[in-house]
Amino acid sequence: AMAIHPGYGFLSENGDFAEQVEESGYIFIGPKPETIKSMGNKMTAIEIAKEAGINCIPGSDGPLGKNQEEIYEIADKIGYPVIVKAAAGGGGKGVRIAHTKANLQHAIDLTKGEARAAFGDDTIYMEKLLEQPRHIEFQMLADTHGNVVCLGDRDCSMQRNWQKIIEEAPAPGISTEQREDMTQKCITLCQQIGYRSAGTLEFLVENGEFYFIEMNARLQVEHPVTEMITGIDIVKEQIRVAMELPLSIQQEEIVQKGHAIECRINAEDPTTFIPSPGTVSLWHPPGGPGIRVDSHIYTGYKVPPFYDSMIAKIIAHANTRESAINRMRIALSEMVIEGIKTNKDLQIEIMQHDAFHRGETDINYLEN
Ligand code: MV4
Repeated sequence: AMAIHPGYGFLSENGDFAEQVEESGYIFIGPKPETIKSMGNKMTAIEIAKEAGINCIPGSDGPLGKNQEEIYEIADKIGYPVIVKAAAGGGGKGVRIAHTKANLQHAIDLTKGEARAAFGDDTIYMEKLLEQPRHIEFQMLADTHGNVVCLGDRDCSMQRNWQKIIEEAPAPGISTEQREDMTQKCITLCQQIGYRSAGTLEFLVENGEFYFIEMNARLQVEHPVTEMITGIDIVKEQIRVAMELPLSIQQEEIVQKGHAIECRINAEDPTTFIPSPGTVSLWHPPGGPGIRVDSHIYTGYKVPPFYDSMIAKIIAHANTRESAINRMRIALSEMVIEGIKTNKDLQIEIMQHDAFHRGETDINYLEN
């Protein structure tokens, strides 16, 4: 081996790991270790976004100090409800909501304790809580020759307990002008920091406004929906970039075709959502036009209890969103997994739900 691809798991966003790979004389297929480290701090990421002219959520604009009165003043200025976040956080770890002044100090104490234990860094900041946002992200690619492209956006609002379960591209309900404006801003950001490889800029969208929240300096689980609508193999581009070759495409050449949806299949109890490992006694994956299955399982495969419960990704591509949803529903119905419990029936139910068909679901939809 000459190079190491970290996948999209724990090692993919670990700056120390990337650094050790490079110091050992291997090529790390991903961003520069220092980029991974700086994006690991969410406050740094927000500063970088602001410098590129990107809108962020009103907040403390920096770390919260020790002075309680000062913190109350900041919260009053932002307006309740507020959300307290760990700078070293990301995903679901290290966030707490405070609806009133009465529970702000408690939220801060809990976030700090969790952040210290999980990241060894209890730096926290505060933002206004967006109560019904959608989660929309932009897929970026950059090479070592100064070329940056944006492969478009994805809506990843369908989540539970911080875990995404459905992603789609393009995000429904975004105007062409807004998409072009965001695309340009995301390119500017990546150019300004000399970004390398694949990365994702994450936004919350409420009342038609985009607010930057964080950057994922890695390949993501949901990258296939972008591959399906652009025809671009993102991992192949990452390998080209790692070899110091230029990206094989320029922004003007990127054409988005149709709509793609990904359903994550998890080995979990459908009512409690508790992971459900065990032996897959029968696996019959779906197929046909526009269906892609990314999975490592097979009949007789034993799902181990030690890892993430995601065992397959079903991706449906079609000319229209409605047609992609229908293809997905049929693919899920044809898919057979026996021997373990999965979220297949939940996914079928969502594919039949009116609000999902209308493209109106926010990050709270599933829990509600
Ligand atoms: C927010 C938010 C609402 N308002 N920030 C969750 C984890 C972290 N990466 C960012 N998160 C959120 N930040 C403000 N100011 C709501 C969330 C959030 C969320 C964001 C994206 C996808 C799923 C989510 C689930 C719960 C909360």
